[in-house]
Amino acid sequence: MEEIVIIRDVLEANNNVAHENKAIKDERNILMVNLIGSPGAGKTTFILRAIENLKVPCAVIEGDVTSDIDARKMAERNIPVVQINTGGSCHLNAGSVNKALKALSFDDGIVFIENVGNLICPSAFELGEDFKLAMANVPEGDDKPYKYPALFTKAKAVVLNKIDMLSFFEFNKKFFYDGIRALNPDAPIFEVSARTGEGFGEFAKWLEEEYHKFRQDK
Ligand SMILES: Nc1nc2c(ncn2[C@@H]2O[C@H](COP(=O)(O)OP(=O)(O)OP(=O)(O)O)[C@@H](O)[C@H]2O)c(=O)[nH]1
Ligand SMILES: [Mg+2]
Repeated sequence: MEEIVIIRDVLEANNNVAHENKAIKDERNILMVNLIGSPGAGKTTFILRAIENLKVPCAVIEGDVTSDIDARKMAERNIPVVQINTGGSCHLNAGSVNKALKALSFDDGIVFIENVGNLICPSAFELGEDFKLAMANVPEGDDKPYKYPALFTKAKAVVLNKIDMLSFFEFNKKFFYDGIRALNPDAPIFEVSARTGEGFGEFAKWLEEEYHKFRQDK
C-alpha cells in the first residue's frame, strides 16, 4: 500500500518562519507588537496617536488586503513604514512579515504591526512578535470578548478604543471587562480615544516599560 503523507499542521511552516523573525527582530533590538482588531476599529489612528506619545523610536508594518492608504498616513509623518498587501488573505503570515522586516530600515525601537482588520484569523498566525495587542471599540459592542475569545485570551493587553463614543452607544463596560477577565485575568485594559488622545499617556507609559524590560532582559 502507498504511504500516505499527512501535512499535520498548516501552521507549522508559519511557526518556523516566525521563529526566524523573532531572532531577526531581537538582533535588531526591536520590540514587535502585533495589533489585531476588526476593520475600522481604529488601528491606524491608534498607532499614530501612540507614536505621538511614545518617547521610544517607532516604525510600522502595515497589513492590508490591498492598497497603501494606511502606510501613506505613516509616511506623511516620516514614520518608517512597510506595507504588506496580502492579495486576499484575511491575516498576515510570518513569511510576509519576514520580507517586511528585511525591507524596513529601522533598529532599536518599537515596531507596530497593524494586522489585517479581522478578529478571528490573525490571532492564529504567529509572526514572531513579542506580543499581541487586542483592540475592541465602543461602537462594535461590548460582547466581543465572548464571541471572539481566542484573540482576547492570547493578547498581552487589550485596548478599548473610541471611548469618546460611550454616550452614543449602549456599551456595558462591566460586561466587557467581565468577558476579558474570564479569559485573561491579568491583561491590562487601556481605555482610549485615538480621536481625542484620551488615555494615551497611560498606554505609552506601559509600552515604554515593556520596551525597557525587553532591552534589559536581552
Ligand atoms: N470617534 C472616534 N473615531 C475613531 C477613533 N479612532 C478611530 N476613529 C475613526 O474610525 C475610522 C476608522 O479608523 P482607522 O484608524 O482607519 O481604523 P482601522 O482599524 O485602521 O481600519 P482598517 O485598517 O480598515 O481595518 C476613522 O473614521 C477614524 O477617524 C476614536 O477613538 N473615536
Ligand atoms: Mg488601518
